[in-house]
Amino acid sequence: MAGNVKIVIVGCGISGIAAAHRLVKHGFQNVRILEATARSGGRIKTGRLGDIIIEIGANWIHGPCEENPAFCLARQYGLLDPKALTLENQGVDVGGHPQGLPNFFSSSGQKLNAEDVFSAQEMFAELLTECSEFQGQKGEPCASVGDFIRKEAKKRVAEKWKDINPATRSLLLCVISNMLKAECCINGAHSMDEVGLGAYGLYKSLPGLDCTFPGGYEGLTKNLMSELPDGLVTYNHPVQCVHWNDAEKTENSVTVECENGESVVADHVIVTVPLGYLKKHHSTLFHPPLPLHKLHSIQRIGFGTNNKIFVEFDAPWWDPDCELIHLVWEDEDAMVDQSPDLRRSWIRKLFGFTVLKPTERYGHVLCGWIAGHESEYMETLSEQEITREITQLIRRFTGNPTVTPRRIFRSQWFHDPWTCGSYSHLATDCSEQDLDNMMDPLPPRRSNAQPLQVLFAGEATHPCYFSTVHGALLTGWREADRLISHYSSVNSSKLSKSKL
Ligand code: 6YU
Repeated sequence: MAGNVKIVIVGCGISGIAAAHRLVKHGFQNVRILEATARSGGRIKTGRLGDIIIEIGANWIHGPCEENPAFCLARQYGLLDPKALTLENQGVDVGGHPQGLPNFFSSSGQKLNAEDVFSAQEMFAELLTECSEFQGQKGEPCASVGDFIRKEAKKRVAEKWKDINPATRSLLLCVISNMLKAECCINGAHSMDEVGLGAYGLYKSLPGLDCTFPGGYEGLTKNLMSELPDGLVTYNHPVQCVHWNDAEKTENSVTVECENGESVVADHVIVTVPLGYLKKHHSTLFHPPLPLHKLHSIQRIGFGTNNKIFVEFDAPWWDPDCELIHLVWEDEDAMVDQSPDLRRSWIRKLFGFTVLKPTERYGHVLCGWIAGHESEYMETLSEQEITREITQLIRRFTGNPTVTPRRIFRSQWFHDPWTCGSYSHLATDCSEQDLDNMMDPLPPRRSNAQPLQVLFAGEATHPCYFSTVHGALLTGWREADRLISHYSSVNSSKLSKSKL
């Protein structure tokens, strides 16, 4: 029976690939992926800066351990460094945050003593842990994660650091401001004021020290793709509208209308387009329109921008063992994580850089991180303008007027028409129910229409690993399994009827 069932998957990111992979393995022979762009991988995108491999999209396997399917596949395909495979590495729990030896530079060109800023880092980590504890409790004390951190930090600083001199106290608050900007990158949010306090704890991190792919993240999608039949993906084939619930049709109840005018009929369609794309195009992408509960969840769940700016230097200006560089503005003790004037001060949102390691592989390359509307504005600037701003920034923070980048490359996820941002976060009005609504198939249960016409996968549909590659992968498998178990129950009921 599986051989006759027609399944169309919209989007060839990791979730679409994972769904196709599992369906094909279970004997479904009529599976087709329609992809808008000329490539597979979606937000897994490996590029080059000269000879150096860089990740334009996903960077790390977050929590590489046995429960992480992205890690298990990468290990199976031989894509990881030996260190990432050690049990020791898998056992470390970093709570989903970038680790590594930091260097802190201040806007007056001073390199700060790491021990001096440690207490601010510690307080910030403590506050984040407390934020996750509001999940499932009735009533939240503050409007958002940002609001909670700001209020609590002010209070605790006044109590705990009352005896230190005001300048040092102010600097510690500026460090917290820097951490808030880093948190915007991690969450894919414009400001932590947009991230919900009650829902913050819904995200689950896995143990394991985050690792990268020496040959590029795309090794993962390419290996999976190599196990799919040739011709399963049609590239440069944007889907314009999914017509579902067509009362006149008894078979192949869904029609997928493509931008080039082609219509593809199917029994089931798995939609894996990013939430950013859904927010913008839901009204034209579905006919009839989505039910209100689903639409409201699409609108409520946040989808923000996090971009990277890779910068190459002839020589390092950071310590040899440094893995993470923080840029602390000394006039930000109000802990504001958004710029009032994008044109003049967008660069302030760049919280710092990760150092690409090992040096023998990458040379002296840094990856700058910038989230939010400032990041979206950055996308509109020319590379020369960005290079000029980055050069000024680094000269100011190092106090060295001669530091000069050799070349740069920046990502532009907001202006990517098929993504419209970077990844999802749970915004202030969100609850667990929104994530459930995201993954709910159409037509809704209780309807008499043919079931499972449209299914939904993609990172923003995972209940606790949203915003990650492993989350996206699991949602592809989840929707494939939904169809596999649907047909195994149809088969067994046919079998038992024939026995009667
Ligand atoms: C991770 C990481 N990482 C950095 C940056 C980005 C992301 N992520 P896809 O978009 O891949 O596929 C959809 C396809 O659909 C696509 O090919 C489209 O072209 C196509 N399409 C669209 N419209 C269409 C149409 N009409 N017709 C046909 N086709 C259409 N994840 O694990 N590690 O280091 C990062 C990072 C800059 C942009 C990331 C990371 C997110 C992943 O990349 C992403 O989730 C998956 O690739 C999505 O796959 P997909 O299949 O769903 O969609 C406490 C707490 C806080 C909570 N957050 C903590 C986690 C932090 C998240 N990680 C972030 C960090 C980085 C750095």
